[in-house]
Amino acid sequence: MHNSPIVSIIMGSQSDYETLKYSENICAEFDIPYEIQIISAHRTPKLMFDYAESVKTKGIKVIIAGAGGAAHLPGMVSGLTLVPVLAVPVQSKALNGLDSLLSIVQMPGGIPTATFAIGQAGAVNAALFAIQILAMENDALFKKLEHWRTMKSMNALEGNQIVQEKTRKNQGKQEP
Ligand code: RP5
Repeated sequence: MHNSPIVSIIMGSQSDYETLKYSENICAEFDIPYEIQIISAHRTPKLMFDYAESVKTKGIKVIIAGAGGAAHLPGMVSGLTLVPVLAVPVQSKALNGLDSLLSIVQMPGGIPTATFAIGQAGAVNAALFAIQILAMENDALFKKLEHWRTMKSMNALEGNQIVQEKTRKNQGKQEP
C-alpha cells in the first residue's frame, strides 16, 4: 500500500528534472512519500492554480518548487497556498542561474518563499530542509536525519585522514 504524498516536488519544465531529481533522490533515501509534477507558471497557468489550491487538502506538508530563468513558479505557488514553498533556482543557460536566483529570492514582504542555492546543492538542501520540517513531529525521521549527518561527518573526517596521510608521504619524500 502506498502512503499519500506529504512532499510535493514541482518544476516548470522537464528540463528542470535534471536538477530536481536530486530532491527526489533525498526524499526516496528517507522514505518520504512524495509526488512530482511538471507545472509551468506560464505554459499551464490554470493547472498551476488548480494544483496549488489542492495541495493542502491532499495532505501535502511542504512544496519543493524548481524553476529557471524568469522562474515565477515558486512565488506564484506561494501566493496561492499557505503550504511552505522551498524554492530551487535552476541553472539557466543564458545567465547561469543568477536570473533564476534573483527572480525567486526577491519576493515582496508578505509572501515568503524560502530560496536555496542554484542547482544541485539547492535541490539537495531543499529536500533535506523539507525533511527537517517533517522531523519536528516525527522522532523516527529525526533519528534518521541525525544518522545521515553523522555519516557525512565521518566521510569528511575520512577525507581529512586520506589527505593527511598523503601529505605525510610527500613530506617524507622531500626530506634530504
Ligand atoms: C522555465 O524556463 C523552466 O523552469 C525552465 O527552467 C526554463 C526553460 O524551460 P524549457 O524551455 O526547457 O521548457 O519555465
